[in-house]
Amino acid sequence: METKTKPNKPIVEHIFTADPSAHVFEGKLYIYPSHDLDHDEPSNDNGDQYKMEDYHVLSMDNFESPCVDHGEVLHLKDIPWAKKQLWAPDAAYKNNTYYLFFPARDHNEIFRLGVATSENPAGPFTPQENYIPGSFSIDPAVLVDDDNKAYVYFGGLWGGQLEKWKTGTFDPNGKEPAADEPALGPIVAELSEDMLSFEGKPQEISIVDENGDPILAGDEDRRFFEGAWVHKYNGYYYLSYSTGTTHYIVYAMSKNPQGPFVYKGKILTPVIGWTTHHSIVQFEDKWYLFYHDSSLSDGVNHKRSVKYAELHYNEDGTIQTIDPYKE
Ligand code: FUB
Repeated sequence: METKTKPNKPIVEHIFTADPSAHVFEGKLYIYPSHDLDHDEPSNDNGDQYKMEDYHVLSMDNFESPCVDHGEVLHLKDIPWAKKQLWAPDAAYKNNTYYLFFPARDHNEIFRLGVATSENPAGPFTPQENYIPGSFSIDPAVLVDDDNKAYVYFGGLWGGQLEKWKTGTFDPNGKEPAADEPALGPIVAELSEDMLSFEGKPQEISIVDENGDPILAGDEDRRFFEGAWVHKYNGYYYLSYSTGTTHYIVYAMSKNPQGPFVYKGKILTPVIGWTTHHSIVQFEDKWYLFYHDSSLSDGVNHKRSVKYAELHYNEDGTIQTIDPYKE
């Protein structure tokens, strides 16, 4: 029997899901997650345990409904340029088309970003032959702004290889900046009108503190690690992301979609499991945080489940911190 979803509980339990990108399309909530494989191989800092091979799309009519799994909508074997590891995806709608953006390692084991298209938000999605020229690293998140310009935000450290692109080309020995140097920011690129390529060169986003000073690489409670997401509320752009090693979802605000962004605070306290990854969406008159944890697998980092919680703003536009395990 189908049962409705509940806040802070897995929205599906028949498969492991992670990295949820939630959107309202055609009046319903669609969730584009990673599909974690149920295997028991060892983990490492390169993220080899995250060996996902396909994507499923999930949807809910509303928060009173069960969550529907629309099945496999794209498989690695159908993406000519990709070798392995279909990590955190996102979806966008423009030009009467649904676009699925996703990272994967190419045949040289370098992470790139790909696009696949569909007429239906639930897929199936048809991939482009090649990755987006000039793309690199992981975790694409797309904002289609009110003026119809579209931006893709991306990047992630360690397994996500962002530090290997510091010089502008891939350096397999590239390292994170020293603790007292500015941290690496996420990357933003404006998308072409057809959403299939970058308009101009991708730019690093600057994240600064209240004094305008850059957040430093050693400031692991606040520096960018992976999983960027950008949403708009009351005329501000909110850039939220995972701090990786300290396991927070935090956010920064700007009047400009390309920054600089001013760090503001924490959105989500650490969850069960190493990774934390989220999206923020308005549905009807409320706002929601979609996130994942590893509670369903008793803490196995690569067997995660998507959950959601209601998100609240303060009057000044700041966001209240969510502790998902607090009753
Ligand atoms: O799911 C694989 C990777 O783990 C994602 O791309 C990261 O954001 C982290 O959640």
